[in-house]
Amino acid sequence: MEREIYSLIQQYDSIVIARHKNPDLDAYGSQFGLYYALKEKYPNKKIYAIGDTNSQNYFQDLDVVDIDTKKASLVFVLDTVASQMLNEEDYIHHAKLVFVDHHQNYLEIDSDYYIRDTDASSTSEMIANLLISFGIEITYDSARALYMGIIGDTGRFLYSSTTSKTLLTAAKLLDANIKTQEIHDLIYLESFESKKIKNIFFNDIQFTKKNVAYRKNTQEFLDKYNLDANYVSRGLISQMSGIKEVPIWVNFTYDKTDNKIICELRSREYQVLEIAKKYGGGGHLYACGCSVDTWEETDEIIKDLNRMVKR
Ligand SMILES: [Mn+2]
Repeated sequence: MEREIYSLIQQYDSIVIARHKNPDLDAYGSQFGLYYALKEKYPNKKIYAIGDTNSQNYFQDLDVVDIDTKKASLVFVLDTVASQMLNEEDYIHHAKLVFVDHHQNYLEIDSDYYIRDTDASSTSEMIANLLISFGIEITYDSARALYMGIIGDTGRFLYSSTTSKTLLTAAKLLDANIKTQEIHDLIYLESFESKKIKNIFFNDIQFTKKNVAYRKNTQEFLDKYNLDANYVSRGLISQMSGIKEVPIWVNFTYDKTDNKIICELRSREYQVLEIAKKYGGGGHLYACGCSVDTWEETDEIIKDLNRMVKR
């Protein structure tokens, strides 16, 4: 399949590279990793990177491509095969359509090729190895993007998704002379203010008798420190993880946009998904969420979680 995709790349004068909505580092990394390598290798082809943008865009502005151009293009979609993660206009118009993804999902969109590797740490790792198999040089900009994608999805090589292949791939990227310290500073350095907020958040964690940790982030709290509900809910829950005594932790955050309380549930050993599901939510077995209408319901959730913990 790699050979066929390589001949499509050679054949088409216009190549569009898309990825999932609300991109994370791996979505951007795989997209721009492929984009920069193809631009360098084929200066006469039109190469486009399309999609929405957010604060994790360490690269450049995205392209806007008209429908006729898309219809004549080879279109890549990276880091997802789930239609709810995509804008239809990002993949519906194409001459040929290729998906590359490492998630467990199965393709629900008609396409010409689908490269699926659930053992890959990241789509960036897959793109790096595809480029190597094509014999297309991974330039400095490409290597930098792909490295960012890999560290994004592996938590800097910490998660169990990191394999020997991941490290070998990263080693090849380092050969392009990327500056890892510079990259880590760019992504992980925080302002003093941001560190301070994390401290305030951390200092006010509460515990049940069985050490279920919880936080109730009210509108007053968000207003006082000028914080966004999504940031507090998803961005700060990691402050509660990695505490030896705490088997389950849960973060409740009031969201005024829909007058609901967002609940984020986490555990190392207990399958908290069943509690999230009980309250109409979902996610992964050990990392999931739901939303409820009242603070009384959050107390019920705390009780349910507390009951899960064995003495
Ligand atoms: Mn990914």
